[in-house]
Amino acid sequence: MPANLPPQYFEVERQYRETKEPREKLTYLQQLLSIIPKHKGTEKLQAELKTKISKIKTTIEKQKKSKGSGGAWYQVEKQGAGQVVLVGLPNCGKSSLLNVLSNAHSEVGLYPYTTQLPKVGMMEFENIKIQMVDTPALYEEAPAWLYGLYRNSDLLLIMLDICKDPINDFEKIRKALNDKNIFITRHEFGDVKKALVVSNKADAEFDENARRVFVKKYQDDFSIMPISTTRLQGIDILKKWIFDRLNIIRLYTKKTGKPIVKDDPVVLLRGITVIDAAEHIHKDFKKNLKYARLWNEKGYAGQRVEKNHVLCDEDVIEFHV
Ligand SMILES: Nc1nc2c(ncn2[C@@H]2O[C@H](COP(=O)(O)OP(=O)(O)OP(=O)(O)O)[C@@H](O)[C@H]2O)c(=O)[nH]1
Ligand SMILES: [Mg+2]
Repeated sequence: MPANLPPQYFEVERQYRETKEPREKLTYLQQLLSIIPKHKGTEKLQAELKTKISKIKTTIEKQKKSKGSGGAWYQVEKQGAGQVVLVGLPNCGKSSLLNVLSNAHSEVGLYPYTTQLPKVGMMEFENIKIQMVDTPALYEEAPAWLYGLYRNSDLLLIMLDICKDPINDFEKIRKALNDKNIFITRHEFGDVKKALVVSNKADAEFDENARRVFVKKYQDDFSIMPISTTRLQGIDILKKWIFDRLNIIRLYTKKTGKPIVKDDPVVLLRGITVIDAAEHIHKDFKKNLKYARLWNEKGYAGQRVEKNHVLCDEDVIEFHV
């Protein structure tokens, strides 16, 4: 029986292969196990993953014994519709941004290196919640777990202080990431991490010419958004950008004969087809799906759609099994 693994599986598998750090490997293996559809065709693969997980746990235990504590390791379990991790040099405003985007209270300081551990907040975007992760500043000897957080994210938010030297700071961040095999662009292809760039402190005094040169240099490869966390400039647009860049859609399921209710969407990856969405929602749906009807703002008002029809954000679907 074919395994029919979702594209996300191969992405995580690639990350698993790329890292040498056992604790990161463990995170990826656990993710792989949660991603694979649970059916007969994947039983062998599930067993292999479980064996690998137990081996890597033994390795970690051995490391701990030989190195004392083995060094602290921090990871953030994913929650909500996607995980966005903030990346930036000291004092650029990461914690301030987390606080304005979410319900979190991360310490903000006048001095660099205020944040020492990851801090999580949930950002509301319309009717879904997106997980935002504030991180310690990136510096030359940053711990491996910080890169682990970056790698594991669904989207990186690269944050710059526009009052400083944005080109120099951006290149510093990019080099640190590249040195750890994390490559960023706005484009979707290849082995890249999705990233948005925000230039913070737009309210303060900065060199307008330097800003212009910076934007011109990077605008083809990155979406760059000026913001101010203190004046709340650009924050609502940023939320929309984050949602768009996560590449997710919200799908509402409707019961036959019942009205459309758009309050509790299922969040799926963009590009998903009717049949794959059916499987995601209920294993048996895939096997038994006869047809589906669709409603949306683009002109569908209950028409039947093919199983390979690609779904869009805010579609309403009625599965007939
Ligand atoms: N003018 C201005 N100052 C800001 C803005 N956002 C943050 N700051 C200030 O910048 C300083 C650093 O802010 P933090 O949010 O602690 O920065 P951080 O990136 O979390 O810093 P570390 O945790 O040390 O890496 C504080 O004094 C903030 O008040 C902004 O939009 N405009
Ligand atoms: Mg901070």
